[in-house]
Amino acid sequence: MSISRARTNIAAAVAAVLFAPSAFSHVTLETKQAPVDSHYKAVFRVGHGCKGSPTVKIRVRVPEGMVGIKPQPKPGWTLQTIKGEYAKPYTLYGAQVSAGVKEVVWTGGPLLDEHYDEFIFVGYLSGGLTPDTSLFFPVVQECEQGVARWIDLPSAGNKATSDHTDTPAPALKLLPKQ
Ligand SMILES: [Cu+2]
Repeated sequence: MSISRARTNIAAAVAAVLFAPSAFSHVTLETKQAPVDSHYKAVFRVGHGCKGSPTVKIRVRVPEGMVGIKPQPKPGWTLQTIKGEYAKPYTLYGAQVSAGVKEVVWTGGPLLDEHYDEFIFVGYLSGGLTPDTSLFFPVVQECEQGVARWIDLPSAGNKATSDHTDTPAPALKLLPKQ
């Protein structure tokens, strides 16, 4: 099989996964892989409310190793960031940074269950992050009634269970530096 044919098959397989019905349910990242030592635009896709109730708050925990966070303001939503110390210093634009945004919160809406929206921040994936591992972005979705916690991480040695959780944390696969 030619390389281009193989690529086409892989692209088709990826497309099949991306456009599966579940792709727009849950809270998920639009771009699910990115190289370390690069800038990354995290687009959180909110496909539904909490058991039918409209969404009024989205809280995202920024993973250790992603720095220089700039969230995108949204009309109709109040934007708040929570800052703190990193576990260790990182180099950003040639300077050492030891603290920054650790949580991004959008409050507002309401975003109806039958509607779709995206919440975005950009940032830098440190060159010190380990390729072929995953970064997790736990999200708490608060609704007029109820809350959905998209915070479940794969448990070591029990991948089958983690893959079947109802509330997985949005995950980003880290690729080698390009
Ligand atoms: Cu869902």
